[in-house]
Amino acid sequence: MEKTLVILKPSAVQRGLIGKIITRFEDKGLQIVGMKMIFLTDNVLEVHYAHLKEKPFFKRIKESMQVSPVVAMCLKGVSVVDVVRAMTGPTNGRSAQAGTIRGDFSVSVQENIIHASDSVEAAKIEVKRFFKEEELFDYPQLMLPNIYANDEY
Ligand code: IDP
Ligand code: MG
Repeated sequence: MEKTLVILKPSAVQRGLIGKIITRFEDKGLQIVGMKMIFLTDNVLEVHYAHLKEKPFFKRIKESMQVSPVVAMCLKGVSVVDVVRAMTGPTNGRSAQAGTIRGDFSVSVQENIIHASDSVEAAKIEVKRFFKEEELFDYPQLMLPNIYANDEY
């Protein structure tokens, strides 16, 4: 089954939204297979946000991601990359639809609460970037038959 990387950004940590957001993933039926609080170093951010390195606001994004530790999560499920991106909503919290995490908790482009991998390829790389093998857990999801039909997973 697919895995994806989520980061609850300092905008979520500082506003006390960690629990509410994790609850959404649990309620949806996604399995948490890795979770930890970490501080994002300059080096990690320069790799993770390499596609934004030339932008004038890159320094500001980096600083914003270092306001506090973040919560890194690895979630597992059928098509979990797309499922979590849909739950996340578009980058700009002001245009994100109500019902999405950004739509419900953010009115900003930068302070938009959450990072979620945007493709299966990116997810594989990003999960490896933030989790060692021994930090990811392979355990049975006991309610699987109630969460999916048996031809879905
Ligand atoms: P995504 O998080 O929706 O995948 P990306 O384009 O990958 O969006 O950008 C990564 C993060 O960088 C965004 O979540 C946001 O916090 C920040 N960011 C992106 N574009 C801007 C911008 O134009 N102004 C300020 N921050 C931005
Ligand atoms: Mg992105």
